[in-house]
Amino acid sequence: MTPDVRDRAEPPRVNGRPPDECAVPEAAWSRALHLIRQADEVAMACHVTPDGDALGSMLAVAFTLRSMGKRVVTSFGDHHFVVPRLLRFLPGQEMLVPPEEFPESPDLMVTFDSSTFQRLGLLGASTARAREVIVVDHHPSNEGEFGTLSLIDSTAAATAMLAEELIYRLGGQLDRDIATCLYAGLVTDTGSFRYSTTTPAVHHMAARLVATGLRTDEIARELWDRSPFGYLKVLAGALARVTLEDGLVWTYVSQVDRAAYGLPYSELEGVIDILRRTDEAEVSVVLKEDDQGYWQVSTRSKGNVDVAAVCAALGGGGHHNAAGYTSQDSVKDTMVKFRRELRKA
Ligand SMILES: [Mn+2]
Repeated sequence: MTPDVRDRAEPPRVNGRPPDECAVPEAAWSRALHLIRQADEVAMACHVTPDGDALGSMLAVAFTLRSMGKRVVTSFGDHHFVVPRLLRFLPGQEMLVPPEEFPESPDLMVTFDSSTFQRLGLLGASTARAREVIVVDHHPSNEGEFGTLSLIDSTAAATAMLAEELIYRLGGQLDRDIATCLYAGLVTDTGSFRYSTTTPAVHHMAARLVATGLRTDEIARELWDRSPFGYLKVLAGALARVTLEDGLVWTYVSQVDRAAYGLPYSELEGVIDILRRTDEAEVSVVLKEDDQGYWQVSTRSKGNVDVAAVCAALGGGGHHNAAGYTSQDSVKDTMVKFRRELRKA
């Protein structure tokens, strides 16, 4: 038997707190429900090069809306539209369309885990033309620069927590597919329940999801414990030139490095997790050259430095301990600018 979140004995709680303490006002939830219930079609987008939280949250809500009889369109705005290999186990991918098939002027659009307009990539144009845009997000750096309605709670460990709440409020049920999508978001953004964002509410949500019968072992293996052989070779190259300087550890992976082993850009997500182990460093940085030749800069902090602020100053955003931005400079110039901002932080 699959548990229904509506069966919870307690009144609805948002991220473990009574609704009146939630960063999302009741009025915003009500308006979101109204907009969604009225819509025949809901166009949904998550941020470019989606992670488990972005794609998982979007697909989970898409399942719910589809079961309510809505037409759903889901996408993300990458030039090279491909679901990262490590997320291909997520159910519901038949609901995805490439950005060129996304409605040009949707009546109702919902965005997931995208903290800036820029992070919507090619779907920015549709977002700008949409009549209503509901923004579902948890990034503290999200300043509400886009959208007509914000469901933003920066205290939530993952957008998946807001997605679960939305599903609950829409009267949806958690089945194994929806739970798998939400769980992917929850474990991705809490680093498998290791980060400081892992509150009792996170574990309570995990319990509800796991109770649907999902395979936590298989999800963990898909997300973190597999890679093509070429990853080891590219990683070896990146580690061979890793640099430690004054509390900062950093390296880079170029397009040429990846091309030698046919390794897609999306395989590089784990490199930063190896660098951030470094005892001598407070901040870790990995520069990853994407297929367009831009450097995607991933940063991590152990807590004393707000890398979200550093990355925001460089045109990006994220969380206190995990943030990123895009650089069109060379590796050398990118690091010069990064160090300059880091000194200010
Ligand atoms: Mn997230």
